[in-house]
Amino acid sequence: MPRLTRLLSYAAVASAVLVGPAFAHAHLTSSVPADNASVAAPSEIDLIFTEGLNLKFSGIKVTGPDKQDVELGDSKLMDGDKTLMVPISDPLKPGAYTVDWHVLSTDGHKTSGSYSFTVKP
Ligand SMILES: [Cu+2]
Repeated sequence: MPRLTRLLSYAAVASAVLVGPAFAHAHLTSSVPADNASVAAPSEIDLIFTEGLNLKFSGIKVTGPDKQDVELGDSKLMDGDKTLMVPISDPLKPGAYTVDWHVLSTDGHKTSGSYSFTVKP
């Protein structure tokens, strides 16, 4: 029954398209400090993603109020590899900070973004 076979294969293709890739990209769910938050100087930055990450190809850059890069320690993964934790080496002085992040999720997709927070005087 070639017509039925053809219909079935169309249906298979359609459902594959609807379901989409088995894994989603890693999207930033939340962070500490949070986006636009005004906080006391943090000792680390935590980025919580929707998917597990590959540490080797994931990282952040933090830029301070003087446009200088903030010195960071070695990042590590926590919480089922979904949280990227990055220690801050020196205490942050008051001002506006920007976090630029880039990650590779375990499904092999890269995502990136940025957000800002403020350290209170
Ligand atoms: Cu993906």
